[in-house]
Amino acid sequence: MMGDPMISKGITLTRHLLDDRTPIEGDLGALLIKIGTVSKLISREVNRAALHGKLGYTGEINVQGEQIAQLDLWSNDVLVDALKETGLVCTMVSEEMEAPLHVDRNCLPGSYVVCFDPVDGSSNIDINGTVGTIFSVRHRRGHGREHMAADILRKGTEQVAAGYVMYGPSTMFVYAAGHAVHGFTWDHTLDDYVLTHPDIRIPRQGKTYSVNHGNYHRWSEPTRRVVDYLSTPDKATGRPYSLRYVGSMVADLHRTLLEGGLFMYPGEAGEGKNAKGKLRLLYEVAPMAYIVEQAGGRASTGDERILDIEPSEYHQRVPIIIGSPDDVILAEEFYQGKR
Ligand code: AHM
Ligand code: MG
Repeated sequence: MMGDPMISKGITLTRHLLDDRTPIEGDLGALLIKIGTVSKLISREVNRAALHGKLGYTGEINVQGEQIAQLDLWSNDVLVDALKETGLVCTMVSEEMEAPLHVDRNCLPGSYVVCFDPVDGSSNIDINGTVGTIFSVRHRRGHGREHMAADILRKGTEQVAAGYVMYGPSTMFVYAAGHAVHGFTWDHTLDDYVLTHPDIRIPRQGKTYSVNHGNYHRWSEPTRRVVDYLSTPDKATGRPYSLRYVGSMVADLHRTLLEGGLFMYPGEAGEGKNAKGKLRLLYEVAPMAYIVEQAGGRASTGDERILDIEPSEYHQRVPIIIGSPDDVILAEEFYQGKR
């Protein structure tokens, strides 16, 4: 892309967010700039984890019953400290913290609630695979600690911004704040993110599906039928789709956003503990649904729009089908008994 006018203009994340022409409310820009800065620290640490003894697990188990990687904890602490420091974040919810964190001194009018997953896809860390950070921003509504639950447990439609950082061959910062989805690539020589993917639009239909196929025999009948359909050859409808699965939602969704197709983490059949799948609504599913919808895509559980779900718990899980609108609509037809 040498000579691309957008890149040669060198619009950095900071310049973009502070530009009067970018439709973003005042303090939100400052908050996103801070998250961008922290993500550079996380990127550096992910990059040299093997050299600095930061691979592997801490031996502790988090609230989800999952092993905590050293980098999960480190990144969580760095993000928490940085968000506190902004003076703008009143409440935080993290995959790595059992209870939300309330910062009394920051709870001024106009402050924010931020939900995040510091290192998403952490099982990829030890194999030098792609991981990411996901974040979701809402306005604080109430005053004081007693309003914390009401502030946090709100529909995805109430997000004012969401984004992810992908620590891949390049580190990318992608965000949406109500109008469009923009992607920035970290330029090491400038030590800054540069706008490389302005106004990302997801294709109406794709050629890939992304799901942990190893769970096939645990899925409900509609999920198995969606996957059977997509993998059955039929020239007229562009099938079979190819299967792509990194096991890091950020990486799998980033590809889906750029090239189209479908990402799913469905629930298992029955009433067991995995009936709602694996991914958490507040800091994984809702932010990704917000981004993908703003890029022209669609996100649902199969039965309802993700952004309309009223959360009831901080670490609630929900099934997700997300991606190109035509592909998601097709999958929904299986769940709704239309196919
Ligand atoms: P994590 O946040 O603990 O890493 O878990 C979330 C990740 C997602 O990034 C990914 O889509 C999924 O877990 C993969 O799970 P599985 O190994 O069951 O396919
Ligand atoms: Mg995660």
